[in-house]
Amino acid sequence: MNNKYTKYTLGIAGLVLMFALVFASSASADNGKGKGKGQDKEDNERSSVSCKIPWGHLFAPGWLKKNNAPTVAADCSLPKGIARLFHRESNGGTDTVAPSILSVSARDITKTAATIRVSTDEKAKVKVNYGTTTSYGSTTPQTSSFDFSTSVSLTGLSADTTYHYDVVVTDAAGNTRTSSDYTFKTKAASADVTAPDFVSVSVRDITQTGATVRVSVDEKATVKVNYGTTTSYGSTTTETTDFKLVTDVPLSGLTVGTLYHYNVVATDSDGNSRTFADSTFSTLAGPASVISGIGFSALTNSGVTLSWATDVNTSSKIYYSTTTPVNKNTASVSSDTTLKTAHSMALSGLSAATTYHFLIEATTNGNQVTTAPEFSFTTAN
Ligand SMILES: [Ca+2]
Ligand SMILES: [Ca+2]
Repeated sequence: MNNKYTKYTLGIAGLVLMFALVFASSASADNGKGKGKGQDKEDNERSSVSCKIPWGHLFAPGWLKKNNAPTVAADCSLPKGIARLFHRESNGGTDTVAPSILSVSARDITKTAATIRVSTDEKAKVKVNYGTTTSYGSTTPQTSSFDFSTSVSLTGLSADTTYHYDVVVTDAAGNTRTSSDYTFKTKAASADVTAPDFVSVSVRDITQTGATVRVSVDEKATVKVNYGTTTSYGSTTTETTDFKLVTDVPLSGLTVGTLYHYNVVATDSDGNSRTFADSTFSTLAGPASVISGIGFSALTNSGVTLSWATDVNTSSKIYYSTTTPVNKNTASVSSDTTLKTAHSMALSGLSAATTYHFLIEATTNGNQVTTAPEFSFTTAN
C-alpha cells in the first residue's frame, strides 16, 4: 500500500475518533451533576483557552457547559451559531463577551449620504461615530433592534469629502465594543447642471373624477404635477421616487365636467428641475338632465312664479327678456344654485301687460347643461 495513502487514512480515522470523544464527553457532562477534583483542574486549564482550541470542541454545546467559563480572545472571530452558544452558555449564563465585529463597510455612497453596514458575531445594536477627522463629532442614534447585520444611514454629508468613522456595537447584556477607524469619500459634486427636457406631456384615461398625466423626458427624472381649476393650481401630487424616462402620474378626486389647469415639474438625480408650461384638460361630464313640467303660477302685473322638474339634481337659471329668441348674453337672469329636482323660482319687477320669453337652464353637478325650449307668458294689466 502507498505510504502517503496510509497516513491519510490514519488521519481521517484520528479525526473521527476525536469527534467521538468530544461528543461522548459532552454527553457525560450533560448527565452528570457532580464534579471531581480532577475536573476542577481541567476547568482552570480550559478557562484560559483561546479561539485556537481544537475547532471540534466548539461544535459541542455540552463541552461549553461542562467547561463553565472558557474565555475567548476578544478579537476572536467565530461562526455566528457557535458564537451564540458560546456567549450564552459560558460564564454560568451571564454574557460578559462583547460582540466581535466581523465586517464594516461603507456602501451606497452619494454626494451627501452613505450607509454603514456592520456585521457582528452575535446580535447587536449599532451606532456610528463620524466626522471629517478621527475626532468624529457626529454620532448616529443607536439602532433600535439587535441584529447580526445592521445598516446605518449617514446623511447631510458634504460632497467630495473624506469621512472618518467607527462603529460601536452593543449586545443585549450591554457589552460594548468599538471598531477601529475607517474612512470613505463622498462623491464629487456633479457636473450635470442641465435640467431634464420634456419630450411629451399628455393626459389620458380621463374619467369624471380622475386623469393620468404621462410625462416623457430626455433624461431619467422624478415628476410631480401641479393642478387645479385655475393657473394658481392649489394641488400638487407627491413627487415620484423613481427616476424614469416616462412617468405616469394619476390624478384623482377631481370634479366632474371641470376644466383643469396643470403643469409638470421634472427633476433629475442631480436636482436640476424644469417646469412644463401650463396645460389644460377637462374631466368627463356626467349625464345631462331632462327638464319637464314647466308651468307658471301667481301671475300678476309685475311678477310670476315658474316651476318645473328635472330628472336628476341640478342648479338652475332662468333667462328672460321681452324679445325673442332669448339671448342668454343679454337677457335678465335669475339663478338658484341649490341642487334639486323640484324647482320653483319667482320673477319680480316685471312690466304690466307685457309678454316675456324665457329659457330654463339646468346644470348637473357634473357640469352638464340642459336648456329647455323657449316659452312665454304675459303679465296682467
Ligand atoms: Ca455577548
Ligand atoms: Ca441633467
